[in-house]
Amino acid sequence: MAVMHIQEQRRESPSIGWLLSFAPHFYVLCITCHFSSINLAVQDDVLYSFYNKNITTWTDSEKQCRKDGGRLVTLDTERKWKFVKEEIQNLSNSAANEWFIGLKTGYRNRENWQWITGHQLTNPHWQNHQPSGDGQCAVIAKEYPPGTYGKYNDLSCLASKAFICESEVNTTTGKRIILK
Ligand SMILES: [Ca+2]
Repeated sequence: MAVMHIQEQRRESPSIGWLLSFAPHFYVLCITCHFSSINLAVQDDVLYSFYNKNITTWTDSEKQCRKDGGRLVTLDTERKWKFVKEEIQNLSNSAANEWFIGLKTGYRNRENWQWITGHQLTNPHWQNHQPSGDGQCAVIAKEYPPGTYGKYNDLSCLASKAFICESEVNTTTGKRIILK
């Protein structure tokens, strides 16, 4: 019943006020429908949407995030990185348990890794021997290498992966803030 209620809410209105009323500062819920499974989590007025079953390219991931009024997730603080790293320990996907994030490098300067907000990567949680130069987009891995959690790997932007979006919410009003 609760799951159906969430689906109706997403179709009819971007407001998630009633969801936030369960717990003003933190909640995790799972939305399951015919084609996708999305887990939601909130921390510090940021709503994280974990698309676990939409396995697609980096560009299409970003398109979906924009459609939702957000963008691919930017883990530009240790607090955000730790939160997402811990959240994905409870999730899984069929694409090697990796999710695209909003981290990309320039075509000409492959050393220049930036968040899609334009901010430089200052907390580089790369896996050992990464970035290896085999792509311009980055994923966060649930656990790779074994015993290592939430580390990044560079790979082709045309790879097929799950992805994580972020958008802003006002936890007082419950309104989603559309990002520019
Ligand atoms: Ca790589």
